[in-house]
Amino acid sequence: MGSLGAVLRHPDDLYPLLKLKMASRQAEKQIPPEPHWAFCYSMLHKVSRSFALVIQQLGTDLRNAVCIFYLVLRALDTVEDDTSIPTDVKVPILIAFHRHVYDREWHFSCGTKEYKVLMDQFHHVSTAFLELGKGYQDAIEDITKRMGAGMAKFICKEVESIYDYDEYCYYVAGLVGLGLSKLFYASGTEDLAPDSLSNSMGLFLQKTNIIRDYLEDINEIPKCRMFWPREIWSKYVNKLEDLKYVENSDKAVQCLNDMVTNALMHVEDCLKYMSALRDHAIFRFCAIPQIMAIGTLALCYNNIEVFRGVVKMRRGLTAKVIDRTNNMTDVYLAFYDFSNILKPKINKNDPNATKTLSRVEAIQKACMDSGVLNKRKSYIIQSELRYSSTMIVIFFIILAIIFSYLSSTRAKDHHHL
Ligand code: D61
Ligand code: MG
Repeated sequence: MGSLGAVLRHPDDLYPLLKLKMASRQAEKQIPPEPHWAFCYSMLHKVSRSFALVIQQLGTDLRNAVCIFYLVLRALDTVEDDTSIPTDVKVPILIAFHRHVYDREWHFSCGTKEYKVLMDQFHHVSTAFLELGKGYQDAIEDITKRMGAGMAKFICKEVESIYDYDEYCYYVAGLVGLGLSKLFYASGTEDLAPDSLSNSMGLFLQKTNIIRDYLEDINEIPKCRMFWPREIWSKYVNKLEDLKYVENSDKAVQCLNDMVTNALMHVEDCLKYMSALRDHAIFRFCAIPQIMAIGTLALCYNNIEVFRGVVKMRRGLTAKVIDRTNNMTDVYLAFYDFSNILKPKINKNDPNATKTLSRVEAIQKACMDSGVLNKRKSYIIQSELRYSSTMIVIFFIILAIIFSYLSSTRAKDHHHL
């Protein structure tokens, strides 16, 4: 019912939502026949809310490699994230994980829900991994090795300085960027991107996650996880968890804005990385998560709700991003629009107001300098009044019926699985 309300408030979300629904049903139908590949692709759909659909659109060879790359790292991350595993058990697993990938007998039970299934049935992932080309295998092994070692390092070490924060994000996400650039290059369609730009692609996504997931991570049971660097939060509170208490709301929002400003530093690199891509599927695969990230930051900026619950872009807006992201013009428009949403939220009294404003203006300048911005008015806010209002109402009612029918059958499908 919540979704119907959202669609009523944003009627032009409806078409992209339907299109997305169709595409994800289509993707679910295209599960390969071999049991290990079937496991991998159905797992991908279950564990990755946002990446599955964009991975699905890549060409076969690259798609298989990226799917396995994702699942191997997701399994590694499940070990890292499980706070119930004692350190002396966890560290050796993280460090040796890149070797376990070659061993069809290996498995380690941890995590919960779909992550537990991934860990328990990891042999399917190993089996599929061993069928990839040598070039893909080597790239995946190399990144898994470096990420595992980096995660192990941070199990016993807190994120103190901004330098530590960038280093941690490099291990868990920057390296994914480096690995993906290598896979794109190996697939023959792209040049090899500079490491620093690939790293920025990962850092921008990871920092957005860390900002958005503050409450979830601090409330993690049995042990909380803290990724916000002390160098930033200590300017506002004495303990990181103090940010969630109502009496510290003003400080919390200032700290949040400081974190968002820090993340915005990576945007120009990301734009540069994306502008060098040639393949349409690879381009969409890279650009859609980046646009979602700037959208999420615009939503989180100056928003106390980050400390109260989950702040997420509405599904209709996500669907629009997926539908409308096809070339660099779309990306510049999206970054321009979302920074325009953030800009008026900057409060003159915020300690970092000047810094944030200059970041936002630098991003807008980068988008402007591309010279494509006047061609279309807006990316997100396209108020099309081409049809008469009566037509819209009729059309909308019909689509709403189809939509609620589709969501009810989908809900049924899920219960029967
Ligand atoms: C282009 C396109 C996609 C890119 C990219 C460039 C560069 C980097 C990335 C994707 C990775 C961005 C990761 C951001 C989300 N963060 C997490 O999932 C955290 O875990 C990090 C370690 C595991 C990384 C697994 C991964 C993620 C995305 C991929 C991929 C592998 C392989 C291929 C494509 C995309 C986070 O997870 C918990 C959660 O948020 O659910 C955490 O533990 O901090
Ligand atoms: Mg993790």
